Amino acid sequence: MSAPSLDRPTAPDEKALQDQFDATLAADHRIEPRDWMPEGYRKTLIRQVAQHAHSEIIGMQPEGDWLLAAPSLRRKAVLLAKVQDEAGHGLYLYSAAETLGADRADLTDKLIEGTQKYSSIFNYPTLTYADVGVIGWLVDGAAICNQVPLCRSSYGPYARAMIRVCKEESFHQRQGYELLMTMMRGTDEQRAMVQDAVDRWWWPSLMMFGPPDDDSPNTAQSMAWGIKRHTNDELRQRFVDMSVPQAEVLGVTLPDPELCYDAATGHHRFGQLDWDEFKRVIAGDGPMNAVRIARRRAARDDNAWVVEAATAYAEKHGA
Ligand code: BYC
Repeated sequence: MSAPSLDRPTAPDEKALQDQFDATLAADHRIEPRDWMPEGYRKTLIRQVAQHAHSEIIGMQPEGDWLLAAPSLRRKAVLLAKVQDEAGHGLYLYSAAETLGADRADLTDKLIEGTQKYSSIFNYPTLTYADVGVIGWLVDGAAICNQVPLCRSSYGPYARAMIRVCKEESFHQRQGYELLMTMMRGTDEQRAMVQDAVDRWWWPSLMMFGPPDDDSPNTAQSMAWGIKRHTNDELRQRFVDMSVPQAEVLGVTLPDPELCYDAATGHHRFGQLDWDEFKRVIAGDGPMNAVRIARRRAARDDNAWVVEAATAYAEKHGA
């Protein structure tokens, strides 16, 4: 065997790279795109970041349905800004996935073919305008609870994207709460609409945090890698504790007869979630799955000419 050439550095062996990766995580520093990372870490991140990006883009649809029917110009402008923000979040996240070597068009194809998931929450219909407020309050509230810890994700581009996303999500949550406050100060009919929307969105919001910890195949490894900072159940509990006083101020009842404060733990106890429903929805059989994906497919196919034209333009100018 010949000696290694002096002018060509030998590649550090896998063990040294793994040690360096482990040391970076142990020091709570960030892994950056240029760094070596284990294949499982890369794959897990692509899975989570892509699912998150898809959720933002599909998440434009339920509220987008109300853009033409918003009750005033002010509400329309606010809702339009919010839905545009979701598009922006999707773009930051697809960019973060690209730093891991993923291809954005390929990720979209996987979403449409059903081999990558998006959040269960967006498979429920928005039946009245109160749903827009409840999505802001509960869905964006759950998103903040889940995503603020992700600002400390071990992967730099994901963590940095999350900082901006969370700032915007806070605005979204407040606009939802303000909308509901306004409706609660309105007529009996408006108050009934808010309560009905809360009844329909409460349990699906709790499902956003994912399966219970003892049924969550990815949590242990993702926590060890610093991709997730808390378990699904921890964040679900935090969300319930946060939402109960907000519901009281609003004057709505959360639809759970078992919900009560437990002074011994300092947390609220809550009833059983319908995990069969959750499994059905993430398997593609929720009330709106087919509609959500059909629209996403149409957007991809109908706008393919824009991508072709932009690519041709970039190639021409690149040359
Ligand atoms: N829906 O082992 P687990 C937003 C899947 S956007 C669908 O616990 P993990 C907003 C999971 O992917 C909200 N699928 O997984 C946007 C896995 O399946 P695969 C999106 C779910 O990854 C617009 C399997 O179940 N937020 O807020 O450790 C307007 C086992 O689960 C769900 C994010 O994506 C679900 N709810 O933990 C308004 C945040 N839960 O992939 C608002 C980032 C679980 O193995 N993501 N699954 O086939 C995360 O924090 C984590 O990925 C999760 C799941 C907590 C969601």
